[in-house]
Amino acid sequence: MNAAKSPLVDQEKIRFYEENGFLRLEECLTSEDVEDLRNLVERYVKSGFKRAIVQYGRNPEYDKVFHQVVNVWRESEDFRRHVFNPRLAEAARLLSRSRAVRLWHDHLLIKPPKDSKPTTWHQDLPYWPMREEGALSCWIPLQDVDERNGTIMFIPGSHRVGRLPPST
Ligand SMILES: O=C(O)CCC(=O)C(=O)O
Repeated sequence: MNAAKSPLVDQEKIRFYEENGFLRLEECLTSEDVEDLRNLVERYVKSGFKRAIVQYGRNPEYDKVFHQVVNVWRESEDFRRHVFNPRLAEAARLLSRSRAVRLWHDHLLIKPPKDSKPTTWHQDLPYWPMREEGALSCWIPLQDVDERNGTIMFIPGSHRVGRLPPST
């Protein structure tokens, strides 16, 4: 697909992304997709994860930042359909100016209620066993977010400072 003709990511968005290191993109998912994802996540949280990798319960202090679950696409075909959404893949491919993209993992980051702690500033790449400079994350909030309840924030241009050590 030609980026200039894409309804998802045009040249202006690619330029913004390359300049700033992030991009707000609302066109990939419908509100029904987000609602469906939220319902699926709520169902897994209540019934327990069976095939995904659960990464909490070992460090009570860190668990206040997140309960983390990885590769949730293994839980069900319904969840897999969202993670492998062709529109997300196409947006990632265009933004990274790549021929194709591969999924490293999906990653649920669940802020526990009441006593949760903020996420510290960090880069994602130092946590991943890869060297790909074009690698990117797609952050999908499953509820309305703003500065008070923890929306994601970026430091524009900080992707150009190079790879920093992990923050935790
Ligand atoms: O949601 C957050 O607080 C941080 C998200 C994050 O670190 C990530 O998506 O890599």
